[in-house]
Amino acid sequence: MSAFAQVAEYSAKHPKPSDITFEYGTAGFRTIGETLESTVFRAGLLAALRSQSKHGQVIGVMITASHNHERDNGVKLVDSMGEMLQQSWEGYCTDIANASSDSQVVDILASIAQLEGIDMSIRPKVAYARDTRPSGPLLQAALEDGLAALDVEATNFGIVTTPQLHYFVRCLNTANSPSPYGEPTESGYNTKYGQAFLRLVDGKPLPSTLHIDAANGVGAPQVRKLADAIGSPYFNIEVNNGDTDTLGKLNIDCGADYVKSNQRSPVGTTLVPSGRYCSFDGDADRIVYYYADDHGIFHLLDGDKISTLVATYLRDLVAAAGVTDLQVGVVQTAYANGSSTSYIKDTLRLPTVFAKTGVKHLHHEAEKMSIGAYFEANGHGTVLFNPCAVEKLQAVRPATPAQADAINRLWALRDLINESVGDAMSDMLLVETILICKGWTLEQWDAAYTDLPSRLLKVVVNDRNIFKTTDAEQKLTSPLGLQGVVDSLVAKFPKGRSFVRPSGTEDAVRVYAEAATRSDCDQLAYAVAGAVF
Ligand code: NG1
Ligand code: ZN
Repeated sequence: MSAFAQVAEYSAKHPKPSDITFEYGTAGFRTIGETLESTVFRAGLLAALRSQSKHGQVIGVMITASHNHERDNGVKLVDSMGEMLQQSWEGYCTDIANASSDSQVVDILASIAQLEGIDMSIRPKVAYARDTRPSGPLLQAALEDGLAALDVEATNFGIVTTPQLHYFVRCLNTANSPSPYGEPTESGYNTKYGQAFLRLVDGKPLPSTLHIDAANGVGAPQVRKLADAIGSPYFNIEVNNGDTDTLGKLNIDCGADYVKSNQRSPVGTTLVPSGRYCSFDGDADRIVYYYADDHGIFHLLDGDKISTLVATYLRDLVAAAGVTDLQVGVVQTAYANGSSTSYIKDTLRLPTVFAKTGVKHLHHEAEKMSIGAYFEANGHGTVLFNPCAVEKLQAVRPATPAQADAINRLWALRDLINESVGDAMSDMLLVETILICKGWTLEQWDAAYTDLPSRLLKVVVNDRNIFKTTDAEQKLTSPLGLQGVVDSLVAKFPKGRSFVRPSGTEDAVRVYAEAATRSDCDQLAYAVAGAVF
């Protein structure tokens, strides 16, 4: 009997809407939740094949639309080390999502199996989870049909954050290796990160309550469990916007994307000077911090501020550990504030590179560094320790207690960081650790450099596909002549910088601008947007 014998019958239960073309974009498929049934069913089929192509390793499937509207949903595959799906498979995902009939679904599966030389006798393994969206149960049922159609050994992790699923996948696939990543359960996650935090802060509690805006998403119940695992009095938090039961609240006027885009505090949160605040996004893979100064002015500590804080701390620890040939580097995107890039290069004197938008691109660049910190300005990122860096650290024989302490701290930091993907909860523990160790307030952290005024605009155009870019998306190659117009506008403003790129997650074009003053920045942004429209 063919391995695909049952696929057509199951597929018939989840017909593709004929009027929609799906695309596996920056973060998988994303659109109105109810329209994604066929896509999620088919993503399950592909996850099975991907698992077989990886000799039966576990592949993850996450159902979420992150910071997007509650009516939206999405699905993405997680590769065997917990990283984003290998790029060469994204095309397969798009192909199968757009197959117009059940028999075509089967044909595409057969052709992928042949192209990839897949041994269909291997039993596939898939781990899956979803966020709190109302369309989640419907899409989960479609996924389960896809997994059943290929007799997958499936594990349902329930309602967890996106980074938790990435963590589980990595744990499952390293369980029998010399360096298992951790226990693939919620409590294993909380224990691993919680214990590493306690080791690093050496018994010191948070300086004051951390107010967490959880975007009314899955981060709310999960961060409460993490805080319980760490225990009182070490981790005193208050969760705001933690209502996952009331329809219509997810990501509305709250969450990391809202706070970053609007440069203001979320609904229901009145900032008190000296108060400490952070926001997660809807699936808790992004985090930004913020505070009000003594005059009540809002200040944002975004992904750039997090990466500079983390890179400084790691650089100093590596120096204290006496490892001379170990370089800490930083990966940013074009959205990084120009002040942060100058600060990394000129003050920290660390190498920095630009990658295309989307964490998978940053992740690949960070893998090339000894210790690579990567963050998108929107607060999505993490730190990677290259295996060569790990070997170098293992080889050090500390000559002084200070050196031994620095090495121990680097190991503990590695345990604190979710290396599989950017993770709001793990990043929050990392930031808190560094602030406690330095004895810093948010204001002191913020003092490193001052952001240039910036503006991000979304322009809805007839066809975003005509916009093509190069140089880590900083220059347009199409439509012809438009980059010249952007350049001439930029030249008019001191410290001006602007770029145009098509969004990978929305049907729109994004315009970014920064300049020396708020008024120049806004003039530049709207002038460029006018040229695009
Ligand atoms: P697009 O829609 O391609 O700009 C957005 C974010 C990315 C990334 C993805 C995935 C901005 C400007 N863009 O991508 O950084 O996080 O979503 O969620 O924030
Ligand atoms: Zn997210």
